[in-house]
Amino acid sequence: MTVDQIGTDAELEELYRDLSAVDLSPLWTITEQLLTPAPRPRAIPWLWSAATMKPLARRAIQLVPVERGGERRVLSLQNPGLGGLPYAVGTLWGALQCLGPREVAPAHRHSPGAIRFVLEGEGVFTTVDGDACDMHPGDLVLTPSMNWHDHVNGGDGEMFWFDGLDLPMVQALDSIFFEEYPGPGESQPEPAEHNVSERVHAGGTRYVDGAVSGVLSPRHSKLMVYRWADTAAQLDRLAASSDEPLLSVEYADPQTGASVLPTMACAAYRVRAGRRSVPVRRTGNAVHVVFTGHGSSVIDGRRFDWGPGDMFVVPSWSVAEHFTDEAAGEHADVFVVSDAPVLRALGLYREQVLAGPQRPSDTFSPR
Ligand code: GTQ
Ligand code: FE2
Repeated sequence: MTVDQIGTDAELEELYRDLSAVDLSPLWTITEQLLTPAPRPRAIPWLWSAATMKPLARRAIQLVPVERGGERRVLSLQNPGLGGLPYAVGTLWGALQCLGPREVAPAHRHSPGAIRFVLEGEGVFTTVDGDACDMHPGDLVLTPSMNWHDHVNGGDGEMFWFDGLDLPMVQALDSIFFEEYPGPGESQPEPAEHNVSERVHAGGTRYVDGAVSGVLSPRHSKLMVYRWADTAAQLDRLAASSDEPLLSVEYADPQTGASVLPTMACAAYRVRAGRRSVPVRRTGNAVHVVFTGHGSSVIDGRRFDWGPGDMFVVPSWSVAEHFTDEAAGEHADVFVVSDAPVLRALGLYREQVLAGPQRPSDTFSPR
């Protein structure tokens, strides 16, 4: 209670009981929880290590078949701040997906959009509305809202990739739709030619320089695959022309220059060897997936050490800076997916660069 009291305690309590009994809530008792001076995300900075996730994913490959109904063998990142919700951060789903040799994840479509960033293995293609997109480590594959998609492992090895979905956002907007592929068959027919979107739509600007800018377009990119060799070439080009500690490119729709999906922006970061980025905070949530190299991030005063295949989250308005070890002498490449286009479109995007490096009070120990 922050306002002056006029009646007796008993009268006031009676008023609150009567309000509650008819489904009304007095704002003056909850103002400070609702209108916080700055964002207070329930999700907390967190890291899931590849060393922990991969053996568990392998056990799931042994024990759990990929079938209609379950649809996917996916381990979702469950942020401990979210009270049991299977979300990496409040607005984004993040997960490790795996397919064993010759397995097929059946075709379906849904209103949440998805992106895949390939971590390890060969032999899988994802068919997106009839276009079979081959997946190799470091590639980004899009499966936009309501596009049919299935994953086919035609090879003899396991394959692992990261999934990012706008599922929590679409859920918050009460707009989830899901359909199984009507067939014939559980997956879409394999076309004679793969990677058609690349042949048709790879012309144009597929990358824009800078941190996740996330300019929104209500439609998605028609290019469904961005190859690691092209992403790495962009980072190499920036490294040759700039002295920044952190180099970044955003994957773009080659026709509009906008983010790859209306709801999600994807970026690749390169943290230079022995360098440290300035601490920054932004509105909006981001999931980071380490592709190559080792480094550390300080997020809200806590140090997170990471290496290939590790995944970590930077919730809205958390201060984050990234660095690599001087001694290691190698840079690190990190894939980032965020909800920045939504914040931009709604006029909610803010960014603040902080003065000095954070002095971490502790180091996170992964479970
Ligand atoms: O691969 O279609 O991580 O539908 C979550 C939901 C992956 C997929 C996820 C999905 C998929
Ligand atoms: Fe799906």
